[in-house]
Amino acid sequence: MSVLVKLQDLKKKQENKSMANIHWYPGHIAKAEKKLREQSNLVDVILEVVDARIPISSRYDNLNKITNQKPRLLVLNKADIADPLLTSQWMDYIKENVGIPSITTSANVSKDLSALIKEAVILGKPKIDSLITKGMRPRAIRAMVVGMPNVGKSSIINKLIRKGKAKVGPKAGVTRAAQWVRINPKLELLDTPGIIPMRLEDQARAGKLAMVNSISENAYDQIEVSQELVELLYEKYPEKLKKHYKLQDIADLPTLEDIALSRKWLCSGGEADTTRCASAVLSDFRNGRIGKITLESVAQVQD
Ligand SMILES: Nc1nc2c(ncn2[C@@H]2O[C@H](COP(=O)(O)OP(=O)(O)OP(=O)(O)O)[C@@H](O)[C@H]2O)c(=O)[nH]1
Ligand SMILES: [Mg+2]
Repeated sequence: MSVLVKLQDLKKKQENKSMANIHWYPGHIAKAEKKLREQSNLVDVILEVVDARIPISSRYDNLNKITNQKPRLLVLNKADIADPLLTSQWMDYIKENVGIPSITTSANVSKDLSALIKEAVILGKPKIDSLITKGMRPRAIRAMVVGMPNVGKSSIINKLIRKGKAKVGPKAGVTRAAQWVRINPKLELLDTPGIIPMRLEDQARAGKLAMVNSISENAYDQIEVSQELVELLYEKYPEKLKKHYKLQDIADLPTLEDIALSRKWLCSGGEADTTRCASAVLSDFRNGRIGKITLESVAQVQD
């Protein structure tokens, strides 16, 4: 996949710059994972946020290990711009096969995250009960939000915090940077999200992660990723693609040129402006303008 070649190029460039930097990437991953491990040690419950449009690619295989098998809630965010039918199939699949509870959220439209709060309290209760059994004083359950870049972690935290009343200052004895926010008397939230480190060598996912904007834009070629997105949309949602870009007259897979010409995105010489088109198509998809779309289906994992 072309985006991946680009990512490899980037890594090579980085390595060529300085021999001392040759292990920059594994080092970066190790550091990020260490931080995540430290943060997760502070909490009882992990709220794992994924993008509902790519529930496979936006998960992180190693999370269970990194978070020391803490109870987890899988949060499929951006449900408002995902395909509702596929989201419901994913929820059924997760319930039957993944073995951890899950909910859907639309953090930037819905004000109500009470279902998430309720689930977090259920997941954290055994820990508090065990404190009581040991004769210790009960305390509020502590949770944190974890996920890949851009899946909506901050949006969820902001929504949760707005629901809460009082900010709780830094606690003695824990990392100085850790700020706790009281969501309700039973639940506190670590107000910084844990960002899951990106493994660039995990190549099969990189293209889709680029499409949903989880990878920095200077790490890939927008035209290539955009064309790949058009191919995926043509395969999965041909009518939505054709309708949005008025491509009814195009019989085969549309090119970026076809879309640019249809939308009259032209360079000064009159030819199709594919650069502008690539960025517009990515932006349209990312913002749900082409429609409610999910790029991964349950059938993919059942094959
Ligand atoms: N449509 C839609 N957009 C969302 C949702 N949640 C977040 N967004 C948007 O997605 C983008 C990323 O959201 P953030 O909350 O910043 O994501 P993040 O996971 O904190 O990202 P990083 O801090 O970069 O790791 C923003 O433009 C949000 O407005 C959602 O449920 N639906
Ligand atoms: Mg954030």
